[in-house]
Amino acid sequence: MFSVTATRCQLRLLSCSQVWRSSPVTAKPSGKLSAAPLAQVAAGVLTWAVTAGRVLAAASRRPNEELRRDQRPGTLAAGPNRQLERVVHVHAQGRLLESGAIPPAAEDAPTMDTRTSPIRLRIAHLREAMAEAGVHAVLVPSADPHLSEYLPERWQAREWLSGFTGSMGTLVVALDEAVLFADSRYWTQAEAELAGTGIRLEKINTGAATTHIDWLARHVPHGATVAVDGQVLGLGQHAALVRALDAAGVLLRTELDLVDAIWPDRPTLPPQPVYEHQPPQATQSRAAKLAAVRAALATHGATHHLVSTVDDLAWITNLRGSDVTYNPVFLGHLLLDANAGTLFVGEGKVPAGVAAALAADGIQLAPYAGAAAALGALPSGGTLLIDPKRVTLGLRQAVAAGVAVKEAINPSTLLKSCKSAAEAAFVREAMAQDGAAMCAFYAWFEAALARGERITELTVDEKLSAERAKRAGFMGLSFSVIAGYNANGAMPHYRATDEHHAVIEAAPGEGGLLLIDSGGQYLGGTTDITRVWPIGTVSAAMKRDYTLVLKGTMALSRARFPRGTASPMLDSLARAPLWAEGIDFGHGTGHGVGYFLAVHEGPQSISKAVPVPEMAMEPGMITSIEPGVYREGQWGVRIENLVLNVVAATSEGSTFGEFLEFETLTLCPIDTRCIEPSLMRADELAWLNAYHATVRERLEPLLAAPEHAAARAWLIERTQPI
Ligand SMILES: [Mn+2]
Repeated sequence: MFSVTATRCQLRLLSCSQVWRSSPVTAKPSGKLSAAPLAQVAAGVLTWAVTAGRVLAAASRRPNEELRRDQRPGTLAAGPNRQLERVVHVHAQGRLLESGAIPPAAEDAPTMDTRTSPIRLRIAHLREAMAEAGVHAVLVPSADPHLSEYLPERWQAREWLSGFTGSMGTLVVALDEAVLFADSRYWTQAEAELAGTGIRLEKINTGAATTHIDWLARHVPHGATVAVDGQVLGLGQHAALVRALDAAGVLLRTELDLVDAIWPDRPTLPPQPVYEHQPPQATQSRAAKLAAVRAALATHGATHHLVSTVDDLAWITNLRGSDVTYNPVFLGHLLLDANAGTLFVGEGKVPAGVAAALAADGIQLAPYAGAAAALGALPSGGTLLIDPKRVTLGLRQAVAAGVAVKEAINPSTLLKSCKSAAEAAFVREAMAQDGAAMCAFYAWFEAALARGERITELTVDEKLSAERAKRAGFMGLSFSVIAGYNANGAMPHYRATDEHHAVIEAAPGEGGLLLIDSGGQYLGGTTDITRVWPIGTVSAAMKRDYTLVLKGTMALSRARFPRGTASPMLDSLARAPLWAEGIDFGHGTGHGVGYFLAVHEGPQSISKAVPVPEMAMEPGMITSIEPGVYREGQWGVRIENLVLNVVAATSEGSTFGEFLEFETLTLCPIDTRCIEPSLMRADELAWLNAYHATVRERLEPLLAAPEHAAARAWLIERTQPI
């Protein structure tokens, strides 16, 4: 019998991953709570931990009361998010904010009870605050003061207010209507999670769409006010809002954070300590990086520079942290001048030794919240360099009046995109470790399938991640594993959940494709790889799609182009084999990848983006190549490698300037059983065979130990020439 002892209550309405990182709840990623103390209940506190609509644990108002899992059966929203999904209604400071009346029984009720929905209550509270402030609508973006891809809990206001747990989405709460704007990857999830909340889902085409701005301009009455927190609003977003709302005669207020006012148990800043990225993997000293950034400042004629982006900050300082999921970064701002700098970071996060090392490089520490005041105190006559895409309106507005502002891409974004030869050498090592983990996983996977074991998409995640964790230098995953079988593989950002996932199985004579997109963080690099594997009998149509995608991956992998080519121009090379057959895919072909940093970084982008000069291809850049084909409801194919820009030696020498080509970094077999040989040219077969020879040569030494015998045999089998 599952039981918990209620000990202390500091639970919030959060997704499981957050709960298990931030509170005393002991919950495994599988969503099972351990028998360890769940929470301490202060007087007047009521708590439920709910997953899949079932109450997992309940903590009552009586301290230290022993409660059993089945004590409070009931349902809440049966959203598709995995793991411990809702810790419902807890109250700090002895005040019960929201009644935790979970309706009894009805175990499988699909929707939230509309009378007791915590989301409805929150929206109602927000509307009260709006009415008081004379605001007609509030815009709640998925954003934080660092404009990061993954948000720390403190800035997951959109999720807290709407119950929608997807990683992207914009919420607008008007006095009369509430709308969540989300793109196609989230439609199913959003519909389930928003059920009963009174929030309407507005389906948009891409995450970059500005439909919510148009909606505000149309919906909000002339002369009325829209509020958005300027502390989390990018300058570009702000400009677009001002344009649209001005035209509609609608006012915009950016100094109001109305959500904060109604969020009493809002998470604090993450407390995890910052650590140094040490040599040998940190190949360039902090002093050298600071000097390079300062040289760029001089070129721009700038006296000061503010860095707010967490990956730029980590790169410049050679520091890493654990404040953001999947990214080894920490929250902070860095203000530099020609000689010194100030790092604005949470108190107690920087150990004394690290602080001393920073001081030796001229970097002083200051409280996290102090950045705005420091910008306000900049000396008159100075010039501040900021990246308009990487700084929020709140900080921009804090800059002292007498300071000129120069807008340009962060110099560190350009500098860190070009990996040094020493870094590239460590990345090759990390790729071999990652490839060895893949071999160990697939050897187990194929053998387990053959034995008739029940394997689901979740098992894939668990086993593959466990294999990565065994490899040297492993520090964590670089994003959540995407394992999609057949129709699920047709959703590029699919993620299996406890409630919605496929069993990987095939009836006799039938079968399908299993797409696995995954990656790791290593001290010496960041990986990102997608492979597709046949399960049972693969149809001719599946083989055709697979082969066309492979041809796209190979075509771009083999490309040569002048140094400085705008990266979006390369996009069509990967699409050409698909376009020839009237097929296309809806995501970019490739993104930049960090060095033990974010798996998505710029400035280069192999996509349909409108090219800008910063997107030029330069030696040392690491980029993904990942074309795909997605057949809704049927299957998906994507084949992804990471590649390094290297100088190409052509027979023309330097007559036409310097040329670049790609070195394929990713080391893992590409399945040959899914290939339709008649669609492959001889030169394509030769490329694939040469790639497999390299993969075998590089991975075999890492699989030499007896315990890797099965993985080694699998590697040999899957790298046979065809
Ligand atoms: Mn990728």
